[in-house]
Amino acid sequence: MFGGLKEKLQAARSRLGSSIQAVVSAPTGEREQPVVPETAAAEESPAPSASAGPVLRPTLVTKVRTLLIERELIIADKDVADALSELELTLLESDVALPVTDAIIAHVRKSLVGRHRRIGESVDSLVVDSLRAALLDVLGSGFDLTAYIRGHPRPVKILFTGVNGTGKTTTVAKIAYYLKKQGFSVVIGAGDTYRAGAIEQIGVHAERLGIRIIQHPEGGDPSAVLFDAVQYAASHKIDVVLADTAGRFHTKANLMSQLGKIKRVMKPDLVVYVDEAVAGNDAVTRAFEFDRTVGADAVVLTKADMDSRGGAAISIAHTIGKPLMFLGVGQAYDDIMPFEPEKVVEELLDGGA
Ligand SMILES: Nc1nc2c(ncn2[C@@H]2O[C@H](COP(=O)(O)OP(=O)(O)O)[C@@H](O)[C@H]2O)c(=O)[nH]1
Ligand SMILES: [Mg+2]
Repeated sequence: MFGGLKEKLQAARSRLGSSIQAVVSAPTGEREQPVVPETAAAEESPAPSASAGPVLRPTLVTKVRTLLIERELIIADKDVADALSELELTLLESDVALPVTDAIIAHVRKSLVGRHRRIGESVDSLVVDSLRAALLDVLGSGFDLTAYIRGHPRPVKILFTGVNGTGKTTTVAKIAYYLKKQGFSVVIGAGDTYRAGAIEQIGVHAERLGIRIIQHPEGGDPSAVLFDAVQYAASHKIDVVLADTAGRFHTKANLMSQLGKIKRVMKPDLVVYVDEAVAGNDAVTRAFEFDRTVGADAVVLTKADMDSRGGAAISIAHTIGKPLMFLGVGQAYDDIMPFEPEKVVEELLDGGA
């Protein structure tokens, strides 16, 4: 997952590191500014007696000496400009959206440039901390679905939407399985009444997983099926309704108005936009358009296992302002991971400089 991005980030990390190292190793002069603590003067003319002023205890004297031999460094924009341009290119090549790339670069620049940096043992940790903070900033907080369900009146109604073939039906099955393992009762609504074989496909998943499914014959009104699924859940005290729907593009007005009707009838608590990570920038643009036209509360990106570039996963939450909830990472039922930004960033930045 995101192997290409990880590799490129490692390269950008060592490039930034060596740019800063070059500043650290520059000959003494204009750049390095010795730190002269105010208390240092006291060391040069120690107070002769207790009555004339504070007597420096040995530990404090040692501390002052330590400070004197440490140096501060100011990183200038030009010191890291080339390395930041390379990082920018790296992110764009990895399909990170332009505004997100800009935000990451601005964050890294701000955290490195113009500040007094006391150079301790590791330039690399300075760089890694800066990259980590920048990535976490754009990734947002994720979305803890189980916490949401626990804190919400039942049944919690979740509607899945997005374009064809991205993995909506598979995601419904995976999330049903995930929630069942967490101890929640689940019913699936077979809301794709449009595509031939779709009802059977979700039916097979539900049967394998031992999950109740509500379905109508092919060609029926999806709103009616999903309304029935909600009624069933309410009368059987089921915790969660997962509503599958037919794939649609936001440009197809009739299908979007059908989605509008589904929303009015089933009144979902969460609308989840599903797209595939491998679609890169297309997934981000589509998510933006879906959110604009019908609204989305959270996003699932599937096929992250097949995605080396990682751009969609990095960009989507920041671009549409809605959290990434899960990553699909394969075709099996348990190939789904709650999206935890810290873990993803640790994984991306894991490894030597
Ligand atoms: N590798 C991989 N394949 C996936 C993932 N999620 C779904 N798929 C595959 O994508 C194809 C389309 O999935 P489907 O759920 O039918 O998409 P839908 O048209 O959006 O309902 C199927 O072959 C799935 O097995 C995933 O996370 N990783
Ligand atoms: Mg489907």
